[in-house]
Amino acid sequence: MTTIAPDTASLAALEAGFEAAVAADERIEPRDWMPDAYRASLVRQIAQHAHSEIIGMQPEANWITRAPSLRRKAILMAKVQDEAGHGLYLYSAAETLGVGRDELLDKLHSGRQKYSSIFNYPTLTWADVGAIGWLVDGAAITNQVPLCRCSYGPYARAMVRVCKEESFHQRQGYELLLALSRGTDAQHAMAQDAVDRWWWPSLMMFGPPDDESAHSARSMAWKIKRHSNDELRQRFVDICVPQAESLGLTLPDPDLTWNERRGHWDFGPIDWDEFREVLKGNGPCNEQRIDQRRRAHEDGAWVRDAAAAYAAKHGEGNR
Ligand code: BYC
Repeated sequence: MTTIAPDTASLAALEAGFEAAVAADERIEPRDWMPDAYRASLVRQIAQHAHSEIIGMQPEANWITRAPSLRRKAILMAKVQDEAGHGLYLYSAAETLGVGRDELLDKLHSGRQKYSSIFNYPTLTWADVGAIGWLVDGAAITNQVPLCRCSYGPYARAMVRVCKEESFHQRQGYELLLALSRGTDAQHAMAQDAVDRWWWPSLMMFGPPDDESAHSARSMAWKIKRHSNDELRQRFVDICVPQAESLGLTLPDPDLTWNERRGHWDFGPIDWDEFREVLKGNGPCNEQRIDQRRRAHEDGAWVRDAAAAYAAKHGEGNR
């Protein structure tokens, strides 16, 4: 395909049209003109999001064979399958921006694209499945509900379905933790230990503080993001405090205090050095997660080959 570069006057008109559409809260669709930087920023965020969904299958899948009952196993399997589905919606959304899935997976496997820091922590006990559902999926919903109003149509539409499924995930986590919290002393202690380990990494999911967030200002002006990292993190803390109380569990932060003036819960300092280390590849499970992902990709090569051979045999022309 050959593209003709627009002259300066028509480029200015295209830019003005794009800015007007964003200002009017209209959706930008794949065939619409968009600035290169908008496209690149979307590819970056959507790819990172897609990678997080499929890497996120690993910590929970670790417990499928050890789920304590058939009911719990069926629920967990359904949830892990949902995460794979979310990855597919998101890779498809990224493809509408002109990047191939192979290229994105290659960047994940070679460490050139990120996935969420949260999935570099281990799932040590069964209660971690509950803590992930309650906290990690809870944080994901808080972050993703506003993305349903993202200016880029295919991403926003994918988010609507993802959020519906995430809310089931969050509830199953809450219900699992509630059962443990109301169980024996040992079960209660296991639930508390899981919450102690997952609380701070969940707060890091929202990204660096606003004054260190490289992309927020631009992404918010383009209405890719609707709220800043710190705003969403605060919203999440405010939701979790009363839920922890109902669960009969404590959040591991002695500084949590209701601030009457702000109308929000104050919380203690986040260990941003730990966050940076995890992003650099030095978290507890970074190496294991990427190794397993690469292996899964290699093991799946025959499925991709078979699908390609089938498509070639029953191509468009034969239908
Ligand atoms: N982990 O300028 P900033 C799920 C990076 S899946 C790793 O604030 P932005 C689930 C950031 O990419 C949850 N990296 O960036 C799945 C940037 O690096 P680059 C995933 C992070 O984009 C299975 C740099 O730090 N959710 O819920 O404005 C089972 C500077 O950051 C993180 C999404 O992906 C992090 N936590 O804001 C259960 C949601 N935070 O790209 C659950 C969509 C920041 O310059 N994404 N970085 O190399 C977003 O909303 C935004 O991209 C973020 C970051 C809020 C994450």
